[in-house]
Order: sequence, then structure tokens, then C-alpha cells
Amino acid sequence: ASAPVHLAVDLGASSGRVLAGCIEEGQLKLSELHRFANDPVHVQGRMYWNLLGLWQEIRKGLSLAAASEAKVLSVGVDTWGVDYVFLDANGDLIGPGYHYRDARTRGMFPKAFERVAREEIFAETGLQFMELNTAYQLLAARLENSPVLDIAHQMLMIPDFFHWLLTGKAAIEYTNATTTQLYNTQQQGWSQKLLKAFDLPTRVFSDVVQPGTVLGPILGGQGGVPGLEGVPVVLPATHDTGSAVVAVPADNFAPAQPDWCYISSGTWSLMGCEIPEPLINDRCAELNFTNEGGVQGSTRLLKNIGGLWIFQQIKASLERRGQTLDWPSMVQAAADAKPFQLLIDPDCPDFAAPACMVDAIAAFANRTGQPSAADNGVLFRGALEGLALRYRTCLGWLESLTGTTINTIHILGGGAQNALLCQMTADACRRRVLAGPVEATAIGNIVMQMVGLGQIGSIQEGRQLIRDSFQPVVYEPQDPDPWDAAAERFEKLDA
Ligand code: ADP
Ligand code: LRH
Repeated sequence: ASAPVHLAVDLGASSGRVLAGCIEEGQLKLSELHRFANDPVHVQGRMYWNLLGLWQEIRKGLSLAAASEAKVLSVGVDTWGVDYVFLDANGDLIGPGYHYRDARTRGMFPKAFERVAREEIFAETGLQFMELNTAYQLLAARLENSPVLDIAHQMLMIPDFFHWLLTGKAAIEYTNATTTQLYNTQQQGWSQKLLKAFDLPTRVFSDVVQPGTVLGPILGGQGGVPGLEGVPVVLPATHDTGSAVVAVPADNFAPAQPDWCYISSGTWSLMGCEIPEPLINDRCAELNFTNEGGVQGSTRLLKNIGGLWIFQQIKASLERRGQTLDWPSMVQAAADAKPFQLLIDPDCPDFAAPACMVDAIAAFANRTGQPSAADNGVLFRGALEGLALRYRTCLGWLESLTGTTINTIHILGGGAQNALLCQMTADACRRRVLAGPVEATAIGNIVMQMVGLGQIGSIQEGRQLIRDSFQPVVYEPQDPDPWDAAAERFEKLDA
């Protein structure tokens, strides 16, 4: 008979998927059961999650597992951070759930800082400032006098919401709670100071629960998942980045002197170190690094970099113009293009949610005095070079913050399949890159379920299992010198 499996539901911006993982002959075996779109829904200028459509897809994926011969031991859901929904006092879902790229948070910083000084928000939470953080989404709701805040009874982050649909149990999981910028990781509780200052209803912020907790059994009946009734939901790090970092194939866990860092490379690039305690000081605030809560008390000191979002959106724009593209051919066209023709800053705010990414890049080129892209290859290459250049700067900042030398960069997630970007990263950073695993988030999700159920003893044991199961691809620096001049040009781009 097949080995018993754990199921990971991973909702990324480029797709949602349900994967099964099991241990066979000392190796973690992963199989994809179902992959589906996870596109936002635009309604009258607002941007929402398609939560109920996703619930149908999740149930479809889980039902495929139920129909297979393998016994299902547990299920866990992760998605990106910061997004939330509310339940009312009757346990009804209020509203469709905003997507963090919705425009209502624009311009919220000054309004927030009138209430609490920026430095104080950082001291309270250790979080980087991004307008998409839950704190500014909720402040926007308050400032538009949204009646939702009056009737909300319980806040749930999006993975918590799906866990609630699965089990009927409403609980906020820790790693995602820390992405709100309303949680104090040092005091281990919601920041009452910030909740009060932003005039948010404290009743909706229930106590948080740690990854590894057995939340409860999956419901049966019409609203449940037939065939999986009674199977426990075991909380992973529900923040996808938290799960991805669990899957770093390192031989240690949250070292005090890190000599490796990770880039969780998908729609975003999350670059940082896994450390034992939050690092909250002026330099960290100045560089706008974040301290996100990780599994088993660890902290992810990292920076959000605008990621493969630009690459994805160039593809979407060109497809709307009738072109047919796929990732490997885009990477090949980038590899064939001449280097450093167009430097694209992945963190330019103009790229956050433009109607057309190709037009937004043309405007950026014009504004920064660069020739616009002569062909697709230049466009694709520019998006990748911009990322590698940003990684180079970020690596320097990380080393100065941690006071260590980082020898190895682990690239995790879908971006690990982009051999050109991995090599550019090795060259631009002058460091060895280990690429993989590709499905790091789902793997980390499953490893945490295994730890929660006591099937493996620790994260370190999980990492050993990952090292025994997935062979990383090694990239050594090959041609780093040309990156020095490019980095100088890049630094001056917006000047
Ligand atoms: P998310 O979790 O944010 O949806 P993923 O980790 O799934 O992101 O990564 C998606 C990205 O991976 C895509 O934007 C694409 O750039 C990259 N990618 C996926 N498949 C390939 C491939 N075969 N070759 C190169 N890049 C790929
Ligand atoms: C990556 C991610 C990241 C968050 C962003 C909103 O998917 O979770 O860690 O900052 O999405």
C-alpha cells in the first residue's frame, strides 16, 4: 500500500496548489494533486480575493487525495501574509476579503504616523514598513468609516479562514499574525498600543496559536470534505515565507552567527537570515528590514524585494497583446540578450499594480534616462538583472546587520528553476548559490505538520530529510566583475 501522506495547500499569486508529501525509504516524496489559478477579482476599482472559488478548488484537490489509496494523516494551508477577513458574531463571513494590492492603502503612512511615530511602530513590532501591511489596510477601513469594523467579531488571516472552513475552529496562527505589524513578538501578544491608536476593535484579535498545533478534525457533510472527515488540520507556518524557510536545506536552525541566507523566490523575493531573536535597532529600521515570526521561536530577518512579479506581469501584458510565452523561452530570450541594456528597479512603486507592466517599464526607462527595450529579450533580462542587483545590495546590508559573513545563498521556490537568475545572483553577489527545493513552501508546510504530529522530532531533523530528498543545483560565481559597474549605475538610477 502507498505510504500515508500529509497534504499541503499552498496559495501563491502565480497559482494555488494542493500537494501530498510522504516519507518513503527515508526520503520525502512530493506529488502535486491539483493546481489552479489564484487571480484577484476586480470589482468597481477594488481588488478582492476569490475566496469561495478557491475553497471549491481546495476541496477538489483534497477530494483527489481522499479518493486515492494513501491514508491522509493531516492537512495544512498557507498563503501570503498580511491579508485577512472578518467573521461577524453569528460566524458569518463579512465581505469578500481584500487583496493587498488594492489601492485603498496608498498614502496611509502619514496618517498612521500622526497617531504613532514611525520609530515607535517599529520598536513595538520590529516589522518593515509596507503600505500593504494589515495595519494600514485596517487603518484605511477605519478612515473610510467602514461599518465592517463595528460588526466584526473575529479576524482571521486568509489561511486561518480556510482552516476555519475545514474544521469550524477559528484561530489566528502565529507566523502570519506577525506580518500584520500589529503584533509584538517580544512581548508575545497583540500590540494594545497600536490597536488603540488605530482605533481598531480589540475583540477581533484573538490569542494566537503556534505552528505545529493540532487545530481540529476536518468536517464532513455538505460543507466539509467527504472522505477526509475527522482528519486533523495541523497548523504549518501559515505565512508562506515562514513555510518556505523551514525547507532551507541547511544543517542548522536559527544560528546566532548565520553564514547562510535565503531568497524565497516567487512573486516576491524575500531575502534574509533565520536568527534566534528579533533584531530591533536603528540601523534595521533605517534599512527597513523586517523581523517576522518563524517556527519554534525563530525570527526571519529579511527584506521584501519586488520579486518575479515584474517578470510575471511582463508575460501577462505581452499575452494580452497576443504573444504566446512560457517561462523557459522567456529565460532563453533573456540569456540571449546583451547584458545591462536596461536596468529595472524591482522596488519602484510604479510596478506594484500597473494596468500594463510593459508600459510601466517604458515610462520608468524614460524617467531614468535609459533607452526603452528594443525587444522582449532586453525587457526580460532587465527584470532579472534588476533582481540580482537588488540582492547584491541586500546581501551587504544583511551582513552589516548580523555582523557575519554569508557564504551561501539558498534560492527557494519557483524562481529556483530560473538558471539564468540563479547564475546572475551568484555573480552579482559573488557568493555560492544553492538552488532548491522548488516547492519549498509546500515542503516546509508538510515538515511542520510532521513535527506537530511528532513524526519527526525537530526542524533540524526535517532539514536532514529535505537534504536527503532534494538535490540542490549549485551555482558558483563565474563572471562577477561586470556587475560592479552595473551596480554603480543601478544605485544612481532614481537620482
Ligand atoms: P508564488 O508562490 O508567489 O506563486 P512560485 O514559487 O510558484 O511563486 O514561483 C513562480 C515563479 O517561478 C514564476 O513567476 C516564474 O518566474 C518562475 N518559474 C516557474 N516555472 C519556471 C520554469 N520552468 N523556468 C523558470 N522559471 C520558472
Ligand atoms: C510572499 C509574501 C511575503 C509578504 C507578501 C505580501 O508570498 O507572503 O512574505 O510580505 O507575500
